[in-house]
Amino acid sequence: MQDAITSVINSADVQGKYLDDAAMEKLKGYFQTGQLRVRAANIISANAANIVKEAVAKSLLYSDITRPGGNMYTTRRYAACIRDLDYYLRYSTYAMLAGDPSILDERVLNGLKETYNSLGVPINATVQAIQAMKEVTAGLVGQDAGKEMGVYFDYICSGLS
Ligand SMILES: CCC1=C(C)/C(=C/C2=NC(=C\c3[nH]c(/C=C4\NC(=O)[C@H](C)[C@H]4CC)c(C)c3CCC(=O)O)/C(CCC(=O)O)=C2C)NC1=O
Repeated sequence: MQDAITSVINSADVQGKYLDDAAMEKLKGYFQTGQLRVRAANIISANAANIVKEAVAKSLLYSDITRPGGNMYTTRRYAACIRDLDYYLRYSTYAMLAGDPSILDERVLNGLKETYNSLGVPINATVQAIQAMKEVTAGLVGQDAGKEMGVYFDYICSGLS
């Protein structure tokens, strides 16, 4: 896993140089948004179950997916879907704190699309649910932090697509 600091330092180290202006700017931006990130992570962790619940209500509930024949039908599959959304929320929060998406590649997206395809988990509906979490989260943490979180929700969606 990388974060905004290690990624800037690693690329300077590869060239055997001190940080250049662009690297300094990147770090400055990261440090300036530090409080915003920590505050957002606090709000999200205190409201995680509700964020998932609201996102499901907005995107999946009462659709064909929750009826017989749908991939969320049966309690077991419904619970698996909720659990997956909770993973996406928690790992997006980690990535937002780190200011870097590498944790998503390593722990979430690796092999996920293949797993979903082999189990018949619908990717479109999953992307819709993640987009709904993005909206609900932004409503709670505010526009600036919501935009930061949005980067990582979108990263998961494009990794699935
Ligand atoms: C931390 C990283 C991590 C991720 C991301 C993860 C995902 C993940 N989701 C799975 C299943 C599943 N995922 C879903 C999800 C959904 N079905 C829908 O219709 C909805 C659109 C959607 C929810 C948004 C469902 C229903 C299953 C069970 C499918 C089945 O067994 O038939 C499985 C197969 C094994 C299992 O059932 O537990 C994995 C590995 N596991 C992990 O360890």
